Amino acid sequence: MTSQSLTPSPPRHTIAAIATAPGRGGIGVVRVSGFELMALTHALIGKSLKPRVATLATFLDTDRETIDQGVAIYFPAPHSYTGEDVLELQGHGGPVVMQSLLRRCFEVGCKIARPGEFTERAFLNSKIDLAQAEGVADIIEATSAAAAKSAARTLTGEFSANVHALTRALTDLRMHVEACIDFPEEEIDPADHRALQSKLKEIRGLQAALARRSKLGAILRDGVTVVLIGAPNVGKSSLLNCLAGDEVAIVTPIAGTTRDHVRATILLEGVPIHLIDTAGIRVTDDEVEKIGIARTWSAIEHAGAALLITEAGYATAANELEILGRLPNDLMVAVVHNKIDLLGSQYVSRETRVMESSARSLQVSAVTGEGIDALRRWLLEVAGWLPSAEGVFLARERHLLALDEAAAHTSKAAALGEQLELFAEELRLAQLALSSITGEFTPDDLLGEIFGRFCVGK
Ligand SMILES: Nc1nc2c(ncn2[C@@H]2O[C@H](COP(=O)(O)OP(=O)(O)OP(=O)(O)O)[C@@H](O)[C@H]2O)c(=O)[nH]1
Ligand SMILES: [Mg+2]
Repeated sequence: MTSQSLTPSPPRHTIAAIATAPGRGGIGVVRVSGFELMALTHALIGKSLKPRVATLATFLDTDRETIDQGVAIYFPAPHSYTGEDVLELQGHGGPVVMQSLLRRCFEVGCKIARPGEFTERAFLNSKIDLAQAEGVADIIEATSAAAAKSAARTLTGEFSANVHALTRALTDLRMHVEACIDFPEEEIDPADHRALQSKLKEIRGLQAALARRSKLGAILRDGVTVVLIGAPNVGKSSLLNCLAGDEVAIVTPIAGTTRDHVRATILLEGVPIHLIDTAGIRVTDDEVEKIGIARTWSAIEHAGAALLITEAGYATAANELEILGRLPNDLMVAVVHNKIDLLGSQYVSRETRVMESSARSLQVSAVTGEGIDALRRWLLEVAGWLPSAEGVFLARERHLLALDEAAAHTSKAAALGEQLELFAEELRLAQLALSSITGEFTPDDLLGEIFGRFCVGK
């Protein structure tokens, strides 16, 4: 694995791709990026373009026949998305016409752009930093308005500005420490020492605030996976349908209806909750059902939380206690007593109370919707969501890891007392961890992975 401290030069060849989504649309865009696009522009539209002026153009094939008519815009380097010369051809959004236009671009020398290559070039040409580039992918992928808003904060550079403010504060503090180290024969002035510690405390406060905003963003981005488990016929699929507001799973009075997983993602305050309905767990000789039950256990292993659904009013079955006992210790569990609409008076069995001692207990009816709001609140709680007055940043796992690593180093520094060389070293390591977020020090293979997940044309 090689690390880059200086951004490598982007490749020089010209790339092209369809930038709009596949399928039919009012407008389709082919985007070209490279250098010296004059000749290429001439070949494509038979004339030159004024920079940044939308110009009506006829897109021509090799025989000067019309492929389409549309608008062409030329953005000369460096004032373009990629920092290179960019040509945008806006035609009619039909798949055939877009493919013909793209083929024409290849004929005149363009190569097909890899997924994310335009944004990768923007990064390599220092138009944006790595966190901003990730913000571009995240705003495209956003599944809720809240997630899109948070991604916008990252792509416009607000997240990076916060990271840079922290690295600048660390640089200032390092300079202060280095000045003290330069005169080793002198004792450190206790006032100096207090000043260093107080500055470090301030930095740690900033770090904690940034981590808080980023963790909330990660929740908005990734959400939590919740499995619905329990004995057959307790109403798991009905509850999934009730939460999803749609008939996603088959519901029947026959025990053993659900065989395979049924998935549905719901958004609660913009947080995606990935629900998985599973096959009811019981001892069975049915081969298909056995496989379904094995899949239930595998879904439990990968989940962040579980709803153990039981039928309200009935003593807890040995089977249900056994399921509860087999659940991983770190799994968040709520015992959901379903079908409360069938109860005349509220009845909670003794065994149920025993069961509830280790898990949250909720009473609901998948049929009437009673208790479902409390269940939604619990789901948001297990996702770790807290309404926040400060803006949230749509952070990724690697950002959170870098922020945690930086916090670990500043925490070590805080515990060091007067060992200034070690103190300075911890600050340096904290700074290095933070720099990986914006891409100043990022392994090349990580760059490949980040940009490889983009869509083509971005
Ligand atoms: N009255 C009432 N009936 C319910 C409720 N929830 C589910 N049911 C009924 O219970 C039966 C079983 O519901 P399902 O949702 O298929 O149960 P399941 O747990 O998914 O069952 P399996 O897939 O077989 O494991 C159906 O007849 C539902 O209509 C509820 O809250 N109240
Ligand atoms: Mg079911």
